[in-house]
Amino acid sequence: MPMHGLYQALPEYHTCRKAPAMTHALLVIDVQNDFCPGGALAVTNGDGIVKGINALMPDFGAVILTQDWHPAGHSSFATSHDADPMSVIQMPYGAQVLWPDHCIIGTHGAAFHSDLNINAADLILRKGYNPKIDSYSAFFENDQQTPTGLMGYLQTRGIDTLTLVGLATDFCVNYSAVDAAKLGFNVTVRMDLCRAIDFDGSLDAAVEGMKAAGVDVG
Ligand code: VGL
Ligand code: ZN
Repeated sequence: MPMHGLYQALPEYHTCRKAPAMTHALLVIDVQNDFCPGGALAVTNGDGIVKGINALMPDFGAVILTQDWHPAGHSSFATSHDADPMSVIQMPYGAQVLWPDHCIIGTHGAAFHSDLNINAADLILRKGYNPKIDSYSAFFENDQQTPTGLMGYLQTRGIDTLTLVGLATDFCVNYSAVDAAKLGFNVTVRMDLCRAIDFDGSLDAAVEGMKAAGVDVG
């Protein structure tokens, strides 16, 4: 059969952007106002990654955004323990850094950065809504057992490869990347599109931990 019709009528077809692999998802971690300059838990230059993340979105078969989403009085807040922010306490599930109040459900601080292209998201996954357990990872709460449901979502969509970007490199990106690798996904963290809190050596430790877990820290 001679080839005619649609493809011949569109000679530029072969030169347009490569079709994204449907098995490869972009996981955008916590690009929210409270993690950007002026926010309650501001990460230096946190807003500097937004344009680059938007530009990357069309290259993926799925775009997933996570949103840190805490009830007021959350157990990860220093104010809930009369303690100093950035101090560490023991919770039933292990050590927990105590943070300034941040990403409280429904507040401006919990909203995505206004330039982030949220319309491109297939899924918005919220985490940290359990008052008694923090959730850095997009896959499991900080007890490392309670699932968020993301693994099932990815598996049922046939996604086996993840690229991670977002905030903060050393906490939510790190925990999400390590869990993803442990679950068997091929994982890359685009360090140029992440920014870190970098407190008490946390960034170096995170990079070492991600590498040890088999994450491509690019
Ligand atoms: C995060 C600390 C507390 C993060 C969230 O997105 O990395 N860090 N909650
Ligand atoms: Zn949080």
